[in-house]
Amino acid sequence: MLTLIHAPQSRSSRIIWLLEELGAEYEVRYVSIRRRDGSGGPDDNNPHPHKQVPALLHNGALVTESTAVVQYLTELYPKSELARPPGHPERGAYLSWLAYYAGVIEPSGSAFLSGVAAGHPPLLKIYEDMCLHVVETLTKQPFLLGKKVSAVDLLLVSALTWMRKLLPDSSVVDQYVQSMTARPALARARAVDSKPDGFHD
Ligand SMILES: N[C@@H](CCC(=O)N[C@@H](CS)C(=O)NCC(=O)O)C(=O)O
Repeated sequence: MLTLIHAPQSRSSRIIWLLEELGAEYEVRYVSIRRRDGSGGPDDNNPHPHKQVPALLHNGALVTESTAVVQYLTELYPKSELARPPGHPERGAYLSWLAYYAGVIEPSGSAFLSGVAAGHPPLLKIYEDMCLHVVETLTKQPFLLGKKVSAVDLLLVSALTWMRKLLPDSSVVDQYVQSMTARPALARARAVDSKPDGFHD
């Protein structure tokens, strides 16, 4: 059994979306987390070493970090077309974007959005290069890997639906977000995402 450790409207919401895309059987363990507004707090029911989400439990194994959870789950469901298996012509691009999401998009985007990058030209350059790379890619093709959607689109769009200003104004990005958010699996995921009755942060 797969158990997703989840806090509503957080980075674990994207994993519910993925689980729905995969048609996986899973249960959700709702936990509280420290929220930016000072609400919430660490939850003893959360096995994550930093009491963050997402965390995934599978047959006694704990998986943390969004990109690792994405990789783990897509490997469990190899028939899904959201990953690119070894030998696939888009395998290199797939792994590159997965690592780029965790190593460049999120950290440089956070540095920009928090204002930290504004006072640090090298950081700002990393952020601007990232924006250029993403927008140029989506101008050439509908998805990050080409003509077909993948789990890296799901990661990026989950961040954009939460914080559109992660990337500059661009009709290409807006169209991309629109096409991804129309997916039926996301509507199902949003229903699961909400807090169950009686749950409080
Ligand atoms: N790099 C981690 C980041 C996880 C993360 O920051 N999660 C936030 C929710 S969006 C959290 O749990 N915050 C609570 C805390 O940091 O205590 C990942 O992508 O899985």
